[in-house]
Amino acid sequence: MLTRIDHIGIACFDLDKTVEFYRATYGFEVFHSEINEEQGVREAMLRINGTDDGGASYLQLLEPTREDSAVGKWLAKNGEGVHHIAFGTADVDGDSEAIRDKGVRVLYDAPRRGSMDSRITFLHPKDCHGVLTELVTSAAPDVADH
Ligand code: MC0
Repeated sequence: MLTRIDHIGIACFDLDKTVEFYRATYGFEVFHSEINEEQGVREAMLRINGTDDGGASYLQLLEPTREDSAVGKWLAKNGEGVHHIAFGTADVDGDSEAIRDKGVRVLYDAPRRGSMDSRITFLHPKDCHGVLTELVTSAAPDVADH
């Protein structure tokens, strides 16, 4: 069951400048940052609020580490902006299989490693009314190894 908005992924050209915009404008601080080479991103997670399933909701700022990555290609075509939305679930395996059975393309055969050691998969945007959609199971709800 999908129980929260885990994060909204925002593609940007310059992660440090974008982090500074969110800090100076809204007061959001970086909760966690990392490079995910498999996904081709340098990212910062800004924690917005806790959620009643014991997790949290974040903004995820994403700078590509290479031009041929998903975010790199998307930025070249669209410029900066909202890249994807991610729903949190305690069971990414079960929920992604159930959604696949409904005819939606799930992009990975098995979930891969996401931010803060979460397990993630994606649904094809063309099957989701134009929205690249991610499903996330946190490593431990609301706990991160900074
Ligand atoms: C592409 N399209 C999108 C889109 N990306 N539509 C909405 N939102 C997006 N983000 C559309 C394109 O405009 C195009 O439509 C069609 O999908 C095919 O796109 P493409 O440019 O030819 O690119 P593909 O097909 O090579 O790849 C698209 C696909 C890819 C969604 C399969 O981006 C992918 O595998 N994404 C999942 C991984 C990902 O996004 N990783 C980065 C975040 P037209 O109409 O022009 O044909 S990593 C992350 O978020 C992790 C770290 C985490 O959360 O922990």
